[in-house]
Amino acid sequence: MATKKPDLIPQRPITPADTDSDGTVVLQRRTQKTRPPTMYQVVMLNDDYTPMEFVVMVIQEFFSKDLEAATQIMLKIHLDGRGICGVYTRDVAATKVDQVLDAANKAGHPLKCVFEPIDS
Ligand code: TYC
Repeated sequence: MATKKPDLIPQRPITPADTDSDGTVVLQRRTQKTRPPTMYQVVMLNDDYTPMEFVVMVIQEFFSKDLEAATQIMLKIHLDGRGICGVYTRDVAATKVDQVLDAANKAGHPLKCVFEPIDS
């Protein structure tokens, strides 16, 4: 059976700077090669026709909010024109948008929802 290579392969020869006072070799620093994924916010948009109760129900169902939190988000959207329902990785955010638009279409409401990268 093939033996697995050790995970830590020295990137350069070990020098005295890599050792403790007693000569123990300490782990070498490496440049970070991965970064956290870009996160996306799912934004729901206001319109004049979708019933408030439907929006609250959708926010509860697809964004796992309780009645009070969902109502607050719905009211914010109603008053400001848009509001953030949740923050996710790209694929999850896209799926949430699909779910919301699908539910709205099936119910005959013009509710709109988009996802956008969080600016940081
Ligand atoms: N403005 C809608 C109304 O008065 C309610 C509403 C809230 C619609 C939020 C969409 O994303 C929305 N019935």
